Amino acid sequence: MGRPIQLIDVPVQSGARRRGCVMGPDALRTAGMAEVLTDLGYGVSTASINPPATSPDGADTSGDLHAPEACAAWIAAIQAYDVPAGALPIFLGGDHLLAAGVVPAMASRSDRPQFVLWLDAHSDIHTPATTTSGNLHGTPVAYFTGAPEFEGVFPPPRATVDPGKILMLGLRSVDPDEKAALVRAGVVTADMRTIDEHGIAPPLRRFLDEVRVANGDLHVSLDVDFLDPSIAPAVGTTVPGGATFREAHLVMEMLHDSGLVTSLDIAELNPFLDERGRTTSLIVDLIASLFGKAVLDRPTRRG
Ligand code: B3U
Ligand code: MN
Ligand code: MN
Repeated sequence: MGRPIQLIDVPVQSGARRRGCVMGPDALRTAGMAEVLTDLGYGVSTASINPPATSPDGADTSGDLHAPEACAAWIAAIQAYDVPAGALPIFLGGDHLLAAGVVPAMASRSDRPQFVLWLDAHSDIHTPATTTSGNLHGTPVAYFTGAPEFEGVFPPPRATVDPGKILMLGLRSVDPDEKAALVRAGVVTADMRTIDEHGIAPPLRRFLDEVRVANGDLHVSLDVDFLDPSIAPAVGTTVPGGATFREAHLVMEMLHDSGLVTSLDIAELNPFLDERGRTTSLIVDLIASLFGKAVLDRPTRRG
């Protein structure tokens, strides 16, 4: 039996203008997230972080930013939530703004170095000064790596993450200011070009080795648009050319084999855009792979 898992609903949708991510946690539960983990032998508890009672989404658009006050209140609420000691949390989003609350909270949980695997078509490393859409779900990485531009917009992060301890896997939509920020910060990236050329396993294997050697904690942030839209249509910002079914499962299987994952979030699922629940069911299947569902019950022979 693995360590106990806590499923935590975080129904935030203030990070973008399109509505529907608020339904993410309910859809994932409907698709059997808790049962799948229970069947794999984990003890599962549930919790939820409640929407802050500030202005409703969209009502506080200030300047070019969408709902900055609601976003700030969500970040404060997520950072204030204490995950029970010993439990492995899975945060069920909600749009990707949730990572601005979750990652600092995870980084402050222990003295071990915090690593982040960012599975996303986008780098989400805008600041309030550089975002052109005004959607703050495009900013969590800049925030949790300590960019100063968030002062007065978001509460200070509980802890920050060293950009060199982040691997972004699956990138294929990066704005010019974000490109500059990635280089400046020294974030490790493997875009779809790299994955096409070398496969998805080598960059992940290198990263997992680093986490192991550093005895680090590993947070996995899974944006649904990491996946190709042909298999995962339920997301507001689909980008063609994403991870295939097998690539995504392989990532999850390698994460499971590593035994290194200490926390996880699932972001940007918009059930309103789904087709008969197939994106939601795929996400639940991927999480099953991450927690040990395997084709064979014995080590697969490699090579
Ligand atoms: N970089 C663009 C697009 C985007 C980022 N994250 C998502 N979309 N989901 C922006 O709006 O910041
Ligand atoms: Mn994202
Ligand atoms: Mn994305």
